Amino acid sequence: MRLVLLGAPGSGKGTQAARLKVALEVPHISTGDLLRAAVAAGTPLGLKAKAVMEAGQLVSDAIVLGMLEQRLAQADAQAGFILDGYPRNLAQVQALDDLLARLGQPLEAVVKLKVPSEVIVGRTELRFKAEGRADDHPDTVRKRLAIYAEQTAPVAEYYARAGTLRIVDGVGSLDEVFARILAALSPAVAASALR
Ligand code: B4P
Repeated sequence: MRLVLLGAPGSGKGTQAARLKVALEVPHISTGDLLRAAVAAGTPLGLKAKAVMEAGQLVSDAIVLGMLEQRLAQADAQAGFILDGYPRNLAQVQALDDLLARLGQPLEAVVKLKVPSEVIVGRTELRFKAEGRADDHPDTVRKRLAIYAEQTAPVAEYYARAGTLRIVDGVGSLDEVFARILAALSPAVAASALR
């Protein structure tokens, strides 16, 4: 299964992807996690990304695409993947289409988690208190939500027009949201199993 998970920052993409990777037996590839790992390792790329992420902005398309290409080339991604946090703007949609066409691995499903902004601000504030992630500060989350509305919402519209988008209510317990995603994916999972 080759799946893209869309949703605002804090909508629960990473949380649900951790469960989906077990159910679908494909790796969870989060561009946010790849960037945070580069920051933690202090690589030149991580040093560039750190300030951008802490300000709640998007890291440059070229940096994120380079990281993603490397990750998709790894052996475990040949059987499929759950892409979380990518694509985040229309340029990244085009880059992903081109990359997957080159790899002969077209997307099979796109799921968007729909969560109201006030719920997101509440969730990320809890994580800010628990983990101290700079981009979870409420002021920064509001900035990230504005960037999402401006740059990432058109990505969902693109996949809706292409007929691949499924929208799932992301408010509820982790089990409830997970069950909704599996239900939304069941036609795509069945089609993938036939291939
Ligand atoms: P991400 O890593 O994508 O952001 P996130 O806040 O972790 O979002 P996610 O939706 O995964 O939320 P989570 O499950 O953790 O991006 C971070 C930054 O990286 C971006 O701002 C950007 O700078 C950079 N970046 C990443 N990809 C990029 C790209 N493609 N291009 C450019 N820049 C890029 O859930 C959030 C919280 O809610 C957690 O505390 C969780 O426990 C809680 N939660 C989840 N589900 C819940 C539920 N059902 N009920 C209650 N709480 C829930």
